[in-house]
Amino acid sequence: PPTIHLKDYRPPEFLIDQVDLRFELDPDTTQVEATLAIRRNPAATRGDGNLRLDGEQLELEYLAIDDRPLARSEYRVEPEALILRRVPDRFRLVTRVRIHPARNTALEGLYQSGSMLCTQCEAEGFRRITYFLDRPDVMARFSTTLIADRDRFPILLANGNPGPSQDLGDGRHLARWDDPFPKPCYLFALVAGDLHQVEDRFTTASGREVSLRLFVEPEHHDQCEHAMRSLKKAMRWDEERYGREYDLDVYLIVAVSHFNMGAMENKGLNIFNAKYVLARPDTATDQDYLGIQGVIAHEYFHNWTGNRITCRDWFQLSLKEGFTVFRDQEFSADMGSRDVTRIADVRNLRNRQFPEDSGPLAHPVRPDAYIEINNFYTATVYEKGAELVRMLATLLGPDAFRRGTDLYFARHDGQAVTIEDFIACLAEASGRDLGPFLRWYAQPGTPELEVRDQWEDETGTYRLTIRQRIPATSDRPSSGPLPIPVAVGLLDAKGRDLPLHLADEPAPTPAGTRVLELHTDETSFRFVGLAARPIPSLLRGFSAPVKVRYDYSDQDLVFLMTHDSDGFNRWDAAQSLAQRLLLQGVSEPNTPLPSGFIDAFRRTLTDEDADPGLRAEILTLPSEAYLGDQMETVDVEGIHRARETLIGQIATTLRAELLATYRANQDPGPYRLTPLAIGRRALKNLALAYLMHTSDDETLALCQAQFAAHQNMTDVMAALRWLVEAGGETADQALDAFYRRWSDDALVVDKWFGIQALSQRDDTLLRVESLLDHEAFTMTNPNRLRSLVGTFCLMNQLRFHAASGAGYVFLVDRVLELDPKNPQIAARLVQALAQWRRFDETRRGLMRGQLERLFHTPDLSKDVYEVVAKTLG
Ligand code: HT7
Ligand code: ZN
Repeated sequence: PPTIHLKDYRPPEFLIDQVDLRFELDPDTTQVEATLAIRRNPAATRGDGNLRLDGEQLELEYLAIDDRPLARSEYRVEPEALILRRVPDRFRLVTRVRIHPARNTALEGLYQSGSMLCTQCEAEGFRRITYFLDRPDVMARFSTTLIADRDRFPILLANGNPGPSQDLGDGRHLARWDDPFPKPCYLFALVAGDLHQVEDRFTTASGREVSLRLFVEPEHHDQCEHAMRSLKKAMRWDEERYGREYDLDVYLIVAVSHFNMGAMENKGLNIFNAKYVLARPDTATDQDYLGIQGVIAHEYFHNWTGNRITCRDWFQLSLKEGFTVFRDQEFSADMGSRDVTRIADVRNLRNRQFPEDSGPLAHPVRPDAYIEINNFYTATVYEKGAELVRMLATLLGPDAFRRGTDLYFARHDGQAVTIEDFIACLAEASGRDLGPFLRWYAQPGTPELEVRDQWEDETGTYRLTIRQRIPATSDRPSSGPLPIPVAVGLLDAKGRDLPLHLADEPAPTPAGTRVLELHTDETSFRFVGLAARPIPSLLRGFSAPVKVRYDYSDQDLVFLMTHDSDGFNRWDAAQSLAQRLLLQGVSEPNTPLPSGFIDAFRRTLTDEDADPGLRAEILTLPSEAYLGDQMETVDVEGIHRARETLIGQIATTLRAELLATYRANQDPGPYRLTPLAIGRRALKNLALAYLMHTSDDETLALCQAQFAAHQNMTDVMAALRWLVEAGGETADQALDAFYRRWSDDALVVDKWFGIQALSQRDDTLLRVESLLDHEAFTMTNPNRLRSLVGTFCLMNQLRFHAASGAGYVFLVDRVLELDPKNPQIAARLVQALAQWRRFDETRRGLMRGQLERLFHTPDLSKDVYEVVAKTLG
């Protein structure tokens, strides 16, 4: 398959100003008539006079230019295009095609989910609906007319504001929608179904009334409240923080059960994976609730960052995604606990993006080449992209950053633009030269900061020297030093923040954090006026997506873990210390714990003044996968053994405190979603996890009681997880009871599959294989597939990487089964093998064998082909 390069970008030769679509909807065969007002683009160079429209899997029935049907000699139909010979400079094109939603298993274009019909057009799905210039820099006004059977599809939705509707008298009805804002076709959407509607209202800052409508399958009518509340909070937040108001009369959200990703920001008609809409305390965990709040906000924020201003081409994907993720992260931090939110975001970055950035699929935040764009909806484009925007916000400060975003929204409204356009607005509004910052967008790999320090007792001077090292990638020279904001604080022996006085400044800045800027390979900062050698707290709040190397002693880390005023760095110190002990435990299993470690754990556990959510994070050990990523060669069993040993030591030594913490944080009251309530549940369930490690009759009884009490899904899942791990009859009984209770709720059944796939018991693969035959398992629902196969292959390092290689064969069997049906999801699964070079020789050979098995399979999708080819290298 061909590779698409950023350097080959050319403006479109033709533009489309107006699109009128008319759908006669039916799951088996839908007829799509498109009327396009097309004109030559005055800004583009003239080609051969032909017009090439994208189109895939379309059956062309009718074709006319300016009302004149075309003769066969005037056009050509190819598998992925319709070519019109010698078209006029301005004309009206009418096409009519037939498509087959019920047969669409790829879930791109128009497809059936349960009894409803819906669309997914990003990135290139619109070409499966009608012939079009399917590229984001072609922006058009759309009107959509939907015709369908009134009984089967009483609800008919599309983008924009509702227009007239009509009963057609033959059992069918018609609805028209008009979207006044020009948009690229990837933002087109329609939904038809028999749906329950929940309605609310929002008055914008300037007094515009907006009707908010949530549509779900009728049985989910009582699981919508949280999503609606989240939407209203996001709307208000965007007004206050970015001055952005909503712009249509209606905002529609539809929850569907078959969806390849999380959600989609189609203009005025968001389509969501039901997982990111539906919640009730007894069906959804705290993490589900937070996920819903974050994704609802993310899609809403796209209305400005993505829709009103969109991407010139798909290489610019991070322009909308990086910025929108940064916006949703800040929203979540404002709605909840800022420290805990930041920790969760950084853990996610380190667990998913760092390995991606050091492996065979590494790419810059702005990729410069792809085979299949669907493979580039990655942690790098999204989460690292968000970190780049966060660094820009840190470098500029809140006022200049806001002036920059205001300028961006004012200057580029209604346009399809590039990352340079965004950076230029920030530079202009702040008066800063951000040219060098663009290197961050072009440079793959995680930079490392090597920090050295020096204390001069006589002068009271403390010098920090920071060297940046950008990992070499084989095919790309380093682009030069990166601008890096490094937030630091200095602590005295009592753990107080010191005033910071740089030698070349007239006066100190007040005690606390300040941002040091790196612009060259190595930079020194001299702090003066200090009474004693301070302890540095580096990269506070994770102010840049880098790895810091500084030679902390164990004592320093214990000190920071218990004293740092920066909550994030307290967590980070605990992580560094635990990582150090665990990796030592892998190579020398009987090393005693350093003095102070258990003590620091005890202090954190019992520190009633601190945020319980933050305490739970500090007391959570790094995952096995993360530890593996820190090793030259991943020692699968060694890591597991070392981690289990440490958990056991903590559980035994601190049993009394853990039990007390468990009891003190039980909350018999109604479910609340405050940061405090969430934090207390997290801390209680963390205590339970430690206690269940050495499960005796007492803790087992606690766990069973928590499971049976069914107070909320957070507590039930925490208990079920450890009951499953304990094994035996208790596990089977709990699993059976859970399934019997929830077999009608798909999202809860997904949890039931997931928890079994996550188990560290040695028969997990056998169990997962037998679950493939379970009445509730299906490969055609991405959520179900992810919950069983995805969880096992991507989240269970110990059992997926069994030395026999059986996990690898299992994965590739599934990928081969799935690829012809849903290549997007198949390509995601293959990424479980991306780190194959990091394992021992035997596992390397086994993984490589399975990758080659894939590589030599005929008719592989380009999605899977690209991932496999790059992974094999
Ligand atoms: N912008 C949306 C991306 C998306 C997507 C991409 C490819 C295939 C299916 C998809 N569904 C949604 C999601 C977002 O970032 O908001
Ligand atoms: Zn997005």
